[in-house]
Amino acid sequence: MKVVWENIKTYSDIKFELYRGVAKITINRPNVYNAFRPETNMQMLEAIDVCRERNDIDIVVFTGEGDKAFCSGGDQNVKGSGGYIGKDGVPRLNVLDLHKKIREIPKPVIAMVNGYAIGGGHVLHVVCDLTIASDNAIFGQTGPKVGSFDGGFGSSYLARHVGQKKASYLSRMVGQKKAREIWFLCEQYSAKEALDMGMVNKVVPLKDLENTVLEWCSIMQKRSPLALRMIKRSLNAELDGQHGLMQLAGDATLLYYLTEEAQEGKTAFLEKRNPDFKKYPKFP
Ligand code: 1HA
Repeated sequence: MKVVWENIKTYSDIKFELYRGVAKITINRPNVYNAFRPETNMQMLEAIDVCRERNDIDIVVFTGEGDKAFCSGGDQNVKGSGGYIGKDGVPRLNVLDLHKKIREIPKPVIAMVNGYAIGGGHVLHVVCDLTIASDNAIFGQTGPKVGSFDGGFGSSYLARHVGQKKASYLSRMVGQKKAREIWFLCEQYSAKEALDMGMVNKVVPLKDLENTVLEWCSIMQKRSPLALRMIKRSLNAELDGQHGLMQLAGDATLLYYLTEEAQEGKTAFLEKRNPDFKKYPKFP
């Protein structure tokens, strides 16, 4: 089934489109295998903010234009000292801001990997909630080969992915070992190997990739958005320390505000009386 995506906003470096509650952000720089420059990241940051705010967007999908690459990381043509240099002349590492937003948006984010996911492009898929890849996809880090490294989600969160399929206490150790191999050797891994390592949720032929992603989206769209939100926050909280707890606690406050008990506190204040919290049940 060929889907007709509706344009949300036109940008120079990305496509930002919508189909039945699914927003698709496509890095549109195929000449450099969808490498990102600071402007690309600024545009993705703006788009993901829109995805967070809009009630008619349930799920976000990241992908790359064409059939060669999902994303090849930072654009080496604009790498200066201090970061990647945009038209304003300022060196930036602003893809890290995108990682934070992907973790924080209270909606599922899927990496639709349609080719190379390399370097910062590999980290981009790592940080997404789910990864569905085409069978021609190739995964790998290049940092130590090209003079870079990502010690944030790109390594520590990666170590939590790989080896998880073994589902034992030792799996974390295997994750650490494999993550070190991926970063130290800078080798490339097939979609099948990535699947076996637990980095990828599903591998399908390239021609079926978008439809498979949309199928997974339509299943998640039948699920309770609030439940998905709380699950994402809880899984993040285990890894994100105080910041993760803050996000989870923020959602607990949101749920509390939805109760009559919380409303009674505010109403009593405005009516200049003592609140009567006794009437609300205390669950065992
Ligand atoms: O590490 C970080 C960060 C860490 C902390 C905080 C922020 C970070 C932000 C970013 C990054 C990084 O991303 S570092 C890693 C940067 N990326 C790379 O090292 C990948 C470089 N590319 C490759 O290794 C290969 O191109 C490839 C494995 C993806 C594909 O190889 P292949 O099939 O042999 O194609 P190739 O001919 O190399 O590439 C096709 C075209 O795309 C080439 O252009 P052309 O000669 O046709 O004009 C190539 O130059 C271009 N291209 C590919 N990747 C990049 C790129 N141009 C600029 N930047 C790229 N990343």
